[in-house]
Amino acid sequence: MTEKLVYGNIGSQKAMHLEETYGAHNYHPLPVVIARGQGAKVWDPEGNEYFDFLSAYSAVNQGHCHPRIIQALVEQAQILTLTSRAFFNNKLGEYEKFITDFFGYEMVLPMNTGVEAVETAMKLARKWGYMEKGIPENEALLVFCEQNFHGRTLASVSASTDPESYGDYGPFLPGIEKIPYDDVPALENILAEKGDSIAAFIVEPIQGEAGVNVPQEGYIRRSYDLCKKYNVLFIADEVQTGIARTGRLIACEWEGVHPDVLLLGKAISGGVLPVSAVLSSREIMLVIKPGQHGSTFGGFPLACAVAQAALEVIRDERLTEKAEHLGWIFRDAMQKIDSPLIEKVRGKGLLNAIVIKPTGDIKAWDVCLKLKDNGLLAKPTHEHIIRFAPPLVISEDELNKAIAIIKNTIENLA
Ligand code: IF1
Repeated sequence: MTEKLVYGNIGSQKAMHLEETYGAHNYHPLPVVIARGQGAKVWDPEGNEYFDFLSAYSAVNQGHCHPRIIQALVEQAQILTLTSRAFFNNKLGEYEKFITDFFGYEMVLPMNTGVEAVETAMKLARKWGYMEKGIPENEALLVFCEQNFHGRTLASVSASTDPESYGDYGPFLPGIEKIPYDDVPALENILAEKGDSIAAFIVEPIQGEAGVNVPQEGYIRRSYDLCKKYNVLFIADEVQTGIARTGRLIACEWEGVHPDVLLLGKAISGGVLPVSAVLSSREIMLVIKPGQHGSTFGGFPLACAVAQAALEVIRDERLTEKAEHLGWIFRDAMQKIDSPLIEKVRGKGLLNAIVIKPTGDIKAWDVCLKLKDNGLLAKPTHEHIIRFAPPLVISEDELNKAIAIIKNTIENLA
């Protein structure tokens, strides 16, 4: 069984075997090996073509290997990559001005991974609580929602309600309160009860990992207003929902909310480098003084050049409008699929999910395996939910082809 290789010099079987043997088993990937990516498509070493309907969990919103972003990467890599923050560099300030203008904030604190943005926000909120709000020392509380996903550090998993994420990692960080998601009265109750000690409410405007959990209309607006009433920071984790994914530049825009602190990651770099950002006002941001927080790579020149190019692509290719438009087409098509397998279709823009009826013996994993065989890659979340999130550069024609694959696959399964 020696299949001819089209990309690279290692075949799919060998690549999977190597990962299995030498890599930690902290993932259970779909059995497909990606060797090349361009736009909304990826190819395996043997040359089979797939639509990418995960987009690296919404990091590749601009599409794989976007020429403009790759050009910025290569050009900057030949000049200067990393300086640390011990010195100024000639890319950081320009990028900071660009990204704050882009999202309408006064200041940015650059980090690398999404979870570092979350961690930074937790520290920022606590410090703000002590220095500005006047919470007594070590009494600050941070409010999170059940079923959240905010990354993998101990601080983030301390806020998790998913035993997969936090199991056997204790003891956990104190000062964290958890309330049900999409539940305004629950937020109101905890604010009324403990508002004086609460520094921040940290929330995803749509819960990605929970299964593209879209809250009721008005939830974000009313939560924000309640936070204002109790002098609590409203912090939006838009690591997954931000950067055009839901048909708005950030998902909070759907309800006209400008978060006090905005957390971005993933698609800031178009999936090229780990780049994340904490955006806020001068007043809030300046509670952190020199030496009190940082990162070797945070705001490195290479990241600045790449991120600026990646955000320019979002703007110049009108990917926000595109995500909204194609999202309607996609959900409409999914709703029209005539299959007893489908319980529900939900989402916003190009962040969507299908809920598979939990009563049958076909699970989301089985559907994803069949989708793969038919040329489309998607990932189950939980047993019965499949998330569909293609790169936003996908053309309407490509989207229709992908829709046909999903429709045929599902109709042939049931
Ligand atoms: C993994 C999920 C997505 C995030 C939000 C922070 C982070 C994430 C809202 C941390 C990261 C990832 C990480 C990835 C799987 C993935 C994921 F299924 F687990 F929930 F996207 F849907 N806030 N999400 O969604 O960002 O540190 O990873 O850069 O394998 O853990 P990070």
